[in-house]
Amino acid sequence: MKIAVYPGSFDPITNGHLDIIKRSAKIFDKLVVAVLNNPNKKPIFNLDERVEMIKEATKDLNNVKIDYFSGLLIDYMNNINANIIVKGLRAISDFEYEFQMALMNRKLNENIETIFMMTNSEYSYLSSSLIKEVYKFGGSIEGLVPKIVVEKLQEKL
Ligand code: COD
Repeated sequence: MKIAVYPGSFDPITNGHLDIIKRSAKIFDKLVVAVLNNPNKKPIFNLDERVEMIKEATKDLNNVKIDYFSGLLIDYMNNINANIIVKGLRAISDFEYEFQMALMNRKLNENIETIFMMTNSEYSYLSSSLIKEVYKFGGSIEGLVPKIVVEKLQEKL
């Protein structure tokens, strides 16, 4: 069984993330979306909220599971017996950081492979931080995030 892990902060999930999830779910037997619980970062949505929003947005995808992790990604992957990481690439700036992480993860565990998926051109400019900024200043985020995220942002801000 090919289990892939799509890790991220997902603060909050955007349609760019969702697109990567849907496309990778077609390739792998099981896709685990793994939300990073990093106590040093101050996310706008806490871990439970981020997990819940992803669950709602992916509820129709049968082979997608949502989980969370702390610490090193490769340790989490060992625990769930997975060795494929899925990452999304939007631009050259993503590539540099992702390339470094992919090499470090493989250095830490030589069985780990990182698979990169090109962004959908429709969502190539999307990031969680831009969504939060646009929403905060009253801009429309319609069509850019799942409906549940719009609702949760309304409650939050
Ligand atoms: N289109 C396509 N892909 C996208 C889009 C978009 N519009 N937006 C984001 N993505 C991709 C990102 O490139 C990334 O691959 C993924 O979606 C998640 O994005 P974010 O922003 O939610 O998450 P990040 O980049 O903050 O996640 C970083 C990790 C949590 C994966 C990383 O920090 C990590 O693995 N941390 C654990 C500690 C660890 O193991 N560190 C050592 C790593 S070498």
